[in-house]
Amino acid sequence: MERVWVGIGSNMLNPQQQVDRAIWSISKLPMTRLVNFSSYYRSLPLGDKNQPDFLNAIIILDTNLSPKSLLSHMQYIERKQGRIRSLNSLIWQPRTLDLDILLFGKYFIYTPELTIPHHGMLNREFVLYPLMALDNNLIFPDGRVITDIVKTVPKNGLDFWKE
Ligand code: A4P
Ligand code: MG
Repeated sequence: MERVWVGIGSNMLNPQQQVDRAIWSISKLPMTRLVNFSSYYRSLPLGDKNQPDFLNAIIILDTNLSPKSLLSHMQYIERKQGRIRSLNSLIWQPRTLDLDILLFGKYFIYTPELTIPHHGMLNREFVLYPLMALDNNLIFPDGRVITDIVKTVPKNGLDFWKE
């Protein structure tokens, strides 16, 4: 059993409903227990500024799935909720649902389809502040602690999501 942290983002087609649905689907995954999830936050878009604000949240799971298998389940849920990956590789466009595996136990994984810890998490306010709110004592696989990392990243307008 490994403890896994997953980041959720949505900025299209009723983000609150998208994230509610995603959490429900994740709670039904085989060999997996939903441990907790964060408040919903509103964040300014990273990348192209000309798109809606994001709803971001974090969930904690305990799972016996392998990292690869968990990734395919996440991608299935993204597809089910209408996520379309564009072929012209314009990255970071609005999306109905993005599920990123942030941490998987104490593992470091560097394969073509999976990078863990997730590549951008250490400088994203919409990941770090919700992580700290869920677990103030979180220790990263490299031994650093969440409270130290958060100090290096400004909040950049991050607030709770209010409809
Ligand atoms: N992949 C590799 N590592 C992982 C991992 N740890 N978890 C691969 C999930 N997937 C991982 O992802 C592209 C490929 O990453 C997958 O095929 C998988 O094999 P994707 O979801 O198709 O593409 P993406 O999400 O557009 O790209 P990327 O680089 O993952 O973008 P990010 O980092 O997810 O950023 N602004 C705000 N405020 N809030 C956001 O949530 N999100 C993004 C997307 C941009 N701006 C944002 C937010
Ligand atoms: Mg992603």
